[in-house]
Amino acid sequence: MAELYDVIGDVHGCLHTLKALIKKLGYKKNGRHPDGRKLVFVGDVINRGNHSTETLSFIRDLVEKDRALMVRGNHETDWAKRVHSRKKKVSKEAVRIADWLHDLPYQILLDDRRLMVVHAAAHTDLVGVMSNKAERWSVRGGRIRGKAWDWQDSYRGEPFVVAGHTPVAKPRFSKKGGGSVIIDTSASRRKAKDRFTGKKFAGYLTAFRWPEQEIVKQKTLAKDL
Ligand SMILES: [Mn+2]
Repeated sequence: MAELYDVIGDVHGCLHTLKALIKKLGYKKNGRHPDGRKLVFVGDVINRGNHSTETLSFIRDLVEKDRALMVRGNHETDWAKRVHSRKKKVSKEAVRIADWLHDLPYQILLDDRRLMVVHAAAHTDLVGVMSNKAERWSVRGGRIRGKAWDWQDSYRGEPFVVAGHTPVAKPRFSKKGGGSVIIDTSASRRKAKDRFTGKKFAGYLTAFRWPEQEIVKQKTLAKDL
C-alpha cells in the first residue's frame, strides 16, 4: 500500500493555525484521514506562539494514537533537558512530558527510505545513523565559523529530506542528492525574515505532501500570535 504523508513545518505554539491547516489537508478532528494519510511533524512545536502547552498535548495525543509522527526539535530538546535537570522543582506531569520528548526520534525514514524527516539538517554520511553527531546534526544543524551551514547544498544522500528550523519566506527546494525541502515558514512571527535571502515576510504554516511533493499553506490565525 502507498504511504501518504503530510509533513508539517515548525508549529511553535500556533494551535489554531495547525488545526486549520490539517482541516484543509482533509484530516478529521481526531487526526484520521479518509485516504489513510498520516501527519509528520518536523519538531519545534512549542514556544513563541500563544498555545504552546495545548499544541504539544494535541500532537502528543495524535502520536500516542499512532495518527502522527514527530521528530524532536531543538526547542523540545532544550525544554526536556531543563526539566530533567531540575526534577525536584517540577511536576510529575512535566517530567512525563520531558521523558516523552526525550524519547522522540531525531530522524524518521519513511516509504522504504525514500523520505527522511529531520528537524534542522541532513548530512549525507548520517542518513539512518544513530550517534551523538547524527543527533546534533539532525536537531540543530551545523555551523561553520559561526555561520549556519547550507546543508541542502552539500547533501548527496538518497532519501528526499524534509526539514524545518531555518526560516524561509517560501519552501526552499534543492535537487542535490535525492532532493530536499525546508518548510519552516515562521508560523509564529508576524514579521519574519528569510535566513537565506533576507527577505521580510509575514509568517505562515506550511505542509509538504508526500509523495505528491505539493505545498499547502495556512495563514497564521491572529489568536495564535
Ligand atoms: Mn529549530
